[in-house]
Amino acid sequence: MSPERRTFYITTPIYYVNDRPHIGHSYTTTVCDVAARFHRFLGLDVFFLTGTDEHGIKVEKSAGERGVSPQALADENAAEFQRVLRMLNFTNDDFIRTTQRRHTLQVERFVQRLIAGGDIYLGEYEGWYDEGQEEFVPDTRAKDQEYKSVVSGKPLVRMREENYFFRLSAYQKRLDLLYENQPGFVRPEARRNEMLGRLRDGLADVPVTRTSFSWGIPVPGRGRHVLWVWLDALSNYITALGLGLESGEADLVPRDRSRFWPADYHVIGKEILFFHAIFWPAMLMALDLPLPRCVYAHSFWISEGRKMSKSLGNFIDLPTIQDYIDSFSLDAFRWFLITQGPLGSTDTDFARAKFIDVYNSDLANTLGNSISRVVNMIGKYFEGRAPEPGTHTVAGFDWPAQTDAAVQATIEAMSRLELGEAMGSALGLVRQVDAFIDATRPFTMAKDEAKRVELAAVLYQCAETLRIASVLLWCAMPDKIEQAWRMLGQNINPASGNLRDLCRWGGLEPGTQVVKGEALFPRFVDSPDDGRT
Ligand code: ME8
Repeated sequence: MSPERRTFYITTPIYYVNDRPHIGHSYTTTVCDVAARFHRFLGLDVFFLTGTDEHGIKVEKSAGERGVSPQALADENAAEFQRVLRMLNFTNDDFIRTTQRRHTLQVERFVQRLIAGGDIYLGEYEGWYDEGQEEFVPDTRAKDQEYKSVVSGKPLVRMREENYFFRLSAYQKRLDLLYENQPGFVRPEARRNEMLGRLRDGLADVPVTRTSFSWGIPVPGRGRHVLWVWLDALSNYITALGLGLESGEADLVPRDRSRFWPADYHVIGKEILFFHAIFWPAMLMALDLPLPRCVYAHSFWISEGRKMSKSLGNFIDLPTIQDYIDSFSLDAFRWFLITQGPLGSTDTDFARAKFIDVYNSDLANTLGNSISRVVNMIGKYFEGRAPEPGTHTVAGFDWPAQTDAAVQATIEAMSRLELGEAMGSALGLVRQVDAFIDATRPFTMAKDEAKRVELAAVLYQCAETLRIASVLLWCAMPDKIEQAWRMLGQNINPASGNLRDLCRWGGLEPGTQVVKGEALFPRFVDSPDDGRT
């Protein structure tokens, strides 16, 4: 592998271990997994990171309620998160836990550097605190929120502490400039505007240590002070790459990982944007490190039209996810998440009826049906061997140009992380194949021996277009597409990073044996009496 391959570093938030994995975590991780798979297939040098956020008052409290130590709770739930990653077939390159020595050691160093540089200083704070968010809330905002958390609805608590502060105010100008010069730093646009609003309000220094609880990284040499969980957690993006290690510590993190910094994408939910889009870049500036290229803050899944909450009992939790996977397949679940999910600026409803619609229309009636139709016709008319392309073309269908345009559009949308758009271009090719079959009627042509060469050309064009579409779709539905490749007689290895070559028109060898297989996506008919509609 050549050292100059372009790197692509994508991260999920690290998830709190006081919660069980649910649709939200699965969603963000799926987005990152699809992007990581696609860019590896494209030949980029990819690093995809996820993990767990294990310190802080929330974890300490949950552990207390359960009568276990915070570390025991963290161990148990980190293991659960890792089990779910395997269940969902994610290809993360590492899993970082903030209680790991490799992480805490580097965070201590970063803090020492920040103290030495005057970016962290001792002061006193009194104000409103959102415990669920681990965030101090300025008085004016606390009042607007009626002294309740905007996220959990729970009352804010009054806190008075001697704290170390991060000198965020000192970075106001540089942050203003960052937003001006790098308009894509925060996406989508609506979220960027929110952050511009926060910048216009003016930035106050942020307390970054606590003395009211002990489950955190101790501030080196500063008594009872433990680090505020956000400073600790955000650092995961660079500790996993070993950016705070010194020579001789290479056993903690493989040395050559530093090449991945800066990150291409921090993918997060919109509720944690301020930390990523204002606090984190300021902290990196203070550490003299390059800034991530984009913080992408997606919106939220809601459930059957209502906000998900434990009290409503409408959480799309693991058993519910497992149900969908059992009924529709994991790849159908991934497809629904990435093509229908809230990557944009509005929340999206996770509704069973919509899931079934998308499944039937995109997967059963389009992708699955098109592949089996074409494979069946080649089976019937050409003894299962891909026919000769010949030179025959059909007016209105310029396949080399159409496929090329879809390939470019997919690559381009993927680079912007617009997954729905990217997959739309790829699936669009399959829809064009259906239109082509309707226009040319190969089953009628087959009755006329004089049209044999024409029929061969038409079916070649169908199979070749489906082959190219399948290469583009693999990142979203790896298992199903590998099944499709077996049907189309393709022996493709995405790890070889040759997506562009594979997408060149004419790659399908005439004579390739195609094989009928089981339906990729059997049509789903909801039974009215299963009580779930
Ligand atoms: O905030 N829809 O962790 P967390 C979509 N540890 N995505 C959702 C969602 C929903 N309804 N609910 C949650 C934390 N998410 C911190 C992060 S990062 C340095 C520290 C996803 O366990 C979304 O990505 O509360 C959100 O940002 C994340 O889960 C929050 O996970």
